[in-house]
Amino acid sequence: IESRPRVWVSQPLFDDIITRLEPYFEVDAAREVADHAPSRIAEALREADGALVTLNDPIGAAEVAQAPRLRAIANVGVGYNNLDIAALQARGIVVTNTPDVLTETTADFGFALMMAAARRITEAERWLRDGQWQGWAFKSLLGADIHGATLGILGMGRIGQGIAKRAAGFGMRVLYHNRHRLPEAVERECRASYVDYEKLFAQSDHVVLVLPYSAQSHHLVDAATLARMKPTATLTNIARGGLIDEAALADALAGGRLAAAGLDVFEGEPRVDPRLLALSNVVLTPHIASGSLATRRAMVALAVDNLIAALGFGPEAGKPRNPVPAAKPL
Ligand code: 8YV
Repeated sequence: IESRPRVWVSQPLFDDIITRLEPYFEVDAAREVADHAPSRIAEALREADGALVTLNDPIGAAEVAQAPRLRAIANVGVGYNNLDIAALQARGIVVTNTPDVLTETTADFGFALMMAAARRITEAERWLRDGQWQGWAFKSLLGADIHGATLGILGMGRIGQGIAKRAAGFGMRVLYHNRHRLPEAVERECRASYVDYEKLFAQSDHVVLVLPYSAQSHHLVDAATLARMKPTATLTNIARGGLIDEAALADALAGGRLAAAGLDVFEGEPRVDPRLLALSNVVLTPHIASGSLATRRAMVALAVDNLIAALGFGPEAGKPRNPVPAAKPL
């Protein structure tokens, strides 16, 4: 008898959704949240025809070399910098991601994180819980306004556009910078004006990062970029930690050259730079921007559909909805 393809599910996800793989595959699903250990991944992929993975699962040339049967990887997440796309595609392995389903939830969170940083919400709560509220004081914990302020969005894809649309409701002026300028109709719909990288940082009261992380965007926001920002400005990152030089950011926040930051992502996740942990003017969250229950479920469901299709089964056999584009040569 011909044996069924095997798929590996790298983390505990939602069992009732993962079950949808069972009519087609032998499913090897992790029971515990796993760390980044490369040995675990190579071992799990050895017999696998397909895999459902998350940002906790770095897969590159070394893992691929030990996975002779691997034909498809469905990444649960829109960003896929955990995967070496060139190495996977060179072996003909199809890679898919989960765009669209997380756009609005992630835009909601980006906006909330920016507001929390600007209005010092978590700092104020810590202060209150610490028993420091001994009497109301007119000038305590004064923050920066959102309404009427200039918002700068770096990376104007789906999530960036979602944030721009929210900003309109708050009466913000919206600037954006992107690798490619958007068509005029989209700019109008988002009420956003294109500016160059330098102007974005110099003119904005609040900057939000929503661009993909790659070798090209590594430490894009460095000391020189931060020095362009207004000392009253805030910086929010819901994309990837590696976009920011965290040491330079900690210097700017500690030195009063930047008012506040909102960070959902970190370069060495789950480790957070102790200097950032020690600062009161930064809001820190553990990579939860897409984390509403409904959206995390939709992401898993989409990844499951993509994996079934990429391995040649189900109603969309051979045509997964979200193949990631071919890697561009450097
Ligand atoms: C996910 C994310 O939680 O989609 C992304 O790029 O960073 C988050 O939505 C993560 O990717 C899960 O793997």
